[in-house]
Amino acid sequence: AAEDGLNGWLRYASLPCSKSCHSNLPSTIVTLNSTESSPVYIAGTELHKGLKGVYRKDVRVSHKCKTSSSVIVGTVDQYRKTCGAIHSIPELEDDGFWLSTKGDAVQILGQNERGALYGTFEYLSMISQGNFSRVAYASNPSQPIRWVNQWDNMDGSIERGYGGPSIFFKNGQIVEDLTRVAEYARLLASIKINAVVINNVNANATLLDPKNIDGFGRVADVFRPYGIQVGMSLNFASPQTYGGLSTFDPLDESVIKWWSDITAQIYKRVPDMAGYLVKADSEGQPGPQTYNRTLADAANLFAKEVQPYGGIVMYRAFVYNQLNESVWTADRAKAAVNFFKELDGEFDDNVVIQIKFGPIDFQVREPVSPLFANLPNTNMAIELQVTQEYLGQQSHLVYLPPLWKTILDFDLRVDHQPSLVRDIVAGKRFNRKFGGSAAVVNVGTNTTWLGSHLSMSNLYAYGRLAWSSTDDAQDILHDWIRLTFGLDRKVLDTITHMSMVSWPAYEQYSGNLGIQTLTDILYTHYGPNPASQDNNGWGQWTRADQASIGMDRTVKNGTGYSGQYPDEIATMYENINTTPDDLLLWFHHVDYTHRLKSGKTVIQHFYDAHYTGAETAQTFLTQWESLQGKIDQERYSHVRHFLDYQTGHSIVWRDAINDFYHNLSGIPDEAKRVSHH
Ligand code: GCW
Repeated sequence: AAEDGLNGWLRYASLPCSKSCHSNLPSTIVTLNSTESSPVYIAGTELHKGLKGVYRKDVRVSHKCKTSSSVIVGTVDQYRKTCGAIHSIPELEDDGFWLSTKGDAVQILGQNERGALYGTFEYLSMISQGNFSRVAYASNPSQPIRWVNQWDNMDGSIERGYGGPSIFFKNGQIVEDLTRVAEYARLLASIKINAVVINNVNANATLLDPKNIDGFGRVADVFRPYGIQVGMSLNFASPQTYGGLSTFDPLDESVIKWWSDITAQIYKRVPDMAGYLVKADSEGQPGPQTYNRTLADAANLFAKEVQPYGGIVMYRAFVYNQLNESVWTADRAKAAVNFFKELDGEFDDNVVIQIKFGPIDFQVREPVSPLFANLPNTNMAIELQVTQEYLGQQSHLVYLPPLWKTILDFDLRVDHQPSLVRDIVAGKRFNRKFGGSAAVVNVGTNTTWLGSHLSMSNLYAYGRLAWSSTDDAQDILHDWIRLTFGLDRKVLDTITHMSMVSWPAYEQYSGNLGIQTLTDILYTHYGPNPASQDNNGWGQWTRADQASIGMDRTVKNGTGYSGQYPDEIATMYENINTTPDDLLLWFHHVDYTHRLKSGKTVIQHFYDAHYTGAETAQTFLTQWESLQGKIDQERYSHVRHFLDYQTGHSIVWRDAINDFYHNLSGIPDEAKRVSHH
């Protein structure tokens, strides 16, 4: 059963096969490329495995074109060369594919080999769900950049990782046995991820030593047949701390030369490296500000190095300084726009600014980062977090796509034109060449990958949304459940229900009304600690006192943050009456007795929501228990353990938050549940 965890949604669990099912199954697999390291070859082995697993049919793989009763996989070009003309296939974009189950043969044709592999996984996903409908369609990516980031350290630990130690590193080196890396590659390819950055953004320069560059190359060799490129996080001070130069000034000739040499060494070993990821001038990381250089100077330094090799630079917008809370207008949420807006247009064409979805840090609810509206002449990517750093660290069930959708579907109204975040990051709104997504994933050696089976829905959905941002959060979930736990109706309905209410519930029992998660922000980012938000330099403040709470981010009386949005959005948030309740305390500082649109006071809403949210979480365990016998014992018990824990911990959350604000405000709970301490 550990296998079930490792295979995630790629279990190919057996299904009954009726007569009509048999007649719909191909009797030959034709792969149009037989080179072992090619994605089309992998597609062939995957088809073989899938048909054997699901329908116990041992289908022969051949490399000769045969257009009846077969499934043919390859690129459009390979098909034309080997099988002849094809009719009426729409134009495919990079990584796109054509999938047809309508004719004598199933056709899976990619614009490139990667696309052919994607189409293969899509076909296998259909038949693994018992779906033999006749389809013929082209599928192209919403976003060209569909990356994952691992925050893995060279010693094998993972920053904000909850699934055990690294599958990549141990004792300062790349591990010898890369079996788990290949298994990860397979999962990522099946959700159409095209690159992975394997080391932490808080980067260690020793990854650049020759032995480790070779190790990095071995990892690249494992990912390559799956159509996945590797990328590397850099430490900005490497030329000095690791290279022995006297400086790391990005405009210094010796520094430029040093990065040139390193880049050449890496590309010699990994000719298709995707590029670099850079966190600089942030949370103690070195950066160009040491030398009064701009962030564009830094990004362009690397961009010029990787450009000849076709690489890109993902430069993170997560740059901010510690602030003093006694200054009413100080606001960490403003930092990204303050740092980057004036540099719009100065970044090289192969630089992408990687922007966390909200202006602070993966909180349970944040408004869209206003930076997305402020860089029309720059490539942008959105950064999401699959690893649930602030959201229960995989011990709480929190299905994240509904949260992500509030961001991707948000219309920023730049120049009073439709400006959905998903269109901005796709590069469409501002006509950019590149754009896309990166998600911090942080899988580890645990056989569940992320630490808990149910968390895998978030990884699965991330890939689906990066490929097709308009897909529905619940439809994606349905596919994931059927692939992961089988086709039983009750299993489907139950896990769907639990998952779809899980994010709203978590928001209710942690931090609601836009106050942020209220988890401990000083150390663990886990468990309730509302007091930790204030009186420190981190700037995740609530400004709660005895009478009032919330950050005034208006232009007229507060930090001015709302003014970073385009007019229509700025006006909406500037005015308390048009600010949605769920972001009220993000934008406004109000009395606890302020009335929400619902008619409740802020404080009573806190009390009630914390009870409602915890109650919802408490239903998860019984719902899950109703599935006993329908799910294998090992996964059943593993999940049950977490839900049992969540039942209790949601109450800990509820009482900690309610007691805290009750004690602070002295305002009684109308329903008399919260007692005085
Ligand atoms: O969310 C915070 C995390 C840090 C992380 C940082 C970042 C890798 O608490 O652990 O560092 O963000 O995104 O750079």
